[in-house]
Amino acid sequence: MSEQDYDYRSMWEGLDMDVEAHDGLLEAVGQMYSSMYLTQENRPASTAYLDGVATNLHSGRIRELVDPQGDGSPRPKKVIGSFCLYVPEEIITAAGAVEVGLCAGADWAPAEAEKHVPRNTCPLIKGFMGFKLGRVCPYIESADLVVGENTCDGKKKAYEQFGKLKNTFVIDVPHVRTDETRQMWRNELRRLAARIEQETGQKITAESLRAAIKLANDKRRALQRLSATRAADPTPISGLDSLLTVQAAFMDDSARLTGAINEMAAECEGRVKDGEGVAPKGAKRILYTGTPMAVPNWKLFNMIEKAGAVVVGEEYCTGSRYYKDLVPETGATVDEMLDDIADRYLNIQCAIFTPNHGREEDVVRMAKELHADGIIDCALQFCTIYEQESFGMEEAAEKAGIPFMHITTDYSGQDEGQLKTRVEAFIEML
Ligand code: BJ8
Repeated sequence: MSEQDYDYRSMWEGLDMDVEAHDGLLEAVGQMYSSMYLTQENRPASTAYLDGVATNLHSGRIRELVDPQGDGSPRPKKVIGSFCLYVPEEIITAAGAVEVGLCAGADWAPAEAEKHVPRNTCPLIKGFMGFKLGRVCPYIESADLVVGENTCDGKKKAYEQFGKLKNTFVIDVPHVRTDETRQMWRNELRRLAARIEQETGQKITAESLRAAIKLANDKRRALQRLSATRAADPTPISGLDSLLTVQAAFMDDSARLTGAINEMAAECEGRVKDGEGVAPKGAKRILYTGTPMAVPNWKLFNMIEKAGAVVVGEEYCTGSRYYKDLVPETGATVDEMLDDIADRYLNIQCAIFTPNHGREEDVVRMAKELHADGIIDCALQFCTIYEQESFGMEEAAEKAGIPFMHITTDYSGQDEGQLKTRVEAFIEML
């Protein structure tokens, strides 16, 4: 059935979504996208792919997952949802399922959410509770299973409530790195693998796991290639487009997206050679670090770039933490490869770990490599662990002689005026 003839409203109804409320959400996000993304000047032509991703996020992409033939026949693969970088896509792909990142980047049904989580919970957690309770996220509704993780206290406890609303399996993530916790984490990922195999009825084999590792590595290599072009001045691609590229990595088809990112990287390499940029040469360059930005949380990058600066790199889960490390492709057996995956994921520098100095080192290294003029560190409101790490981060930036600003924000527009003034003053001072 052609794209035009397909009845998306019936698809959403079939997923038991609140279609009218969802119309309102799509309209609001569409307006936001137009005013933030489509007003950018000098974008690389290949970023048109991202416009397609944004347009199809709740329609065409969901159809690919749940009804690719367009005739209501059973979905070809199980859909596994997650909210965190510690859930390895390699394991899920190898068992014949598809992993998708779930909606958590906007306020939705906050009053409903507050019946299940405390009012002073971070917006990301309140967001996913609200999206589920309001039935407006087709990724949550189409997921056969959600994999939660014991990371921060807020998420850990929220999954107890979320699990009453949705089929949920929670993995335990260590908070310190020792030989013992490494072993515990390796075991935990075996428990996850067994659960996903049970869900799909498909055994993970050495061949399927090797192919899944290569698929994810190819995507990460493409993102590394694109990111390297941003060291140039003028930088060829905006922070906003780079952010959406990584956000898409949690939702889009992996092989197709990898091809599109490589095309963007090739175009950006050409732009660097030609001295063509998305912002003028000499525009102030910002390195972002902090809490992740789930779709459609684009507000801070939009603010920074509309103020005339450009975001040249991001140390966070919707940035370098997603793509900087690969899983070795040399493992011979399923066991060896699972250990390699566990080791790679244990190295993610999330603030749930203590100590977590690797994050400070990464931020300073990236700021130097990407020639950043300043660092903006941002925590979502009520996120104690990232708020806490901001002190060490400031000290590390100061020691390296890099101007630093810390921000606390949420998903509302209420602090927009004040935030804008602070961001503009920081950029001016650089
Ligand atoms: S690996 S950063 S995705 S846990 S903002 S919910 S930490 S209170 S999102 Fe995260 Fe995984 Fe870590 Fe990344 Fe809690 Fe903080 Fe909210 Fe957060």
